Amino acid sequence: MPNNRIQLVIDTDTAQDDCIALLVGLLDPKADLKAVTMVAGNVGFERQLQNAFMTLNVAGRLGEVPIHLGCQRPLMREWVSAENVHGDGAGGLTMDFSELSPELTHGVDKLIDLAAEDPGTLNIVAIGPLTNIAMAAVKDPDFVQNVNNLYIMGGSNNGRGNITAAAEYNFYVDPEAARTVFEAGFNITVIPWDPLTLRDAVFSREQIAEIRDLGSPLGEFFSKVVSSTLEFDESVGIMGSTHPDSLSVATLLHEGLIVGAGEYAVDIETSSELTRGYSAMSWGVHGLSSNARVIEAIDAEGFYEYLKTLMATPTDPNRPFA
Ligand SMILES: [Ca+2]
Repeated sequence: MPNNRIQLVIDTDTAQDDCIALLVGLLDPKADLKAVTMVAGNVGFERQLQNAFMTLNVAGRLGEVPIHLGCQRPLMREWVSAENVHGDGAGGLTMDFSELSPELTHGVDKLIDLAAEDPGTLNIVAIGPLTNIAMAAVKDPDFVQNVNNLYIMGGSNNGRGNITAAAEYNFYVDPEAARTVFEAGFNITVIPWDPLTLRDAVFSREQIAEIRDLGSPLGEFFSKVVSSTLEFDESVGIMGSTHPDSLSVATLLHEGLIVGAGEYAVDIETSSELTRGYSAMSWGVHGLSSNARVIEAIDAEGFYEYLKTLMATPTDPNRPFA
């Protein structure tokens, strides 16, 4: 079927900004969100599923976008949660989840099938550990070529980690998966934690209040979901909520938000304990071939205004939430 919108799947460990990323995929008129696939990450799997349902609900899209469960642990490691940071991942919000269930097809198979349906048109935005993407690439030799663009939130571009000094959480949790994905030959764009997110995608308490005061169900949902990590963020010197996941979907849909990017050779540390999950991003002077475009700067004000405008969209939540 002809379709001028950007077809995408969001692969997520749904907590906090993952929810906002789903909202971008659900609300932006340029986006055709085909499915949500879930991967082991931030909070318990059942909780992540509930957070995804609550997000579809506030957009009034419950039952319209399928949710597929994917890999429930990393390839080779024990699962490491980020519950100390995220709590339940939804700021204490809840709703009636009765009669809601995920699709029967496994997330990895759904990714493979959607990419094969119309080769070269499906975009994937991966905002959790890369387990599902690695599994799909291993399972189906055509998967890499069938995917148009793979946007990855993860790593730091010669900057600080967040779960350790060296590593950002998504790559730390499943470093073997991350390494597999960067070696596979995808057309990759990376949205790193530091310096990009920490400089260009942090919303202050005042900005969050502005979105809350829009008075829309989305504004209320947004402010509750992102506010719950503020105290943790401030305790580690980050003065606001961080939005790398929603930025990843936003930059796929709006290339104009990107004001700086470079070609890099990206590889992930898998053998060291000290630097497990570290992303070595080589900027072109070490004789290595580029395997990814890394975003270096965005229009920070434009990104905030974009999300604020989206959160003002009138929606009709399918079920009450509080
Ligand atoms: Ca995430």
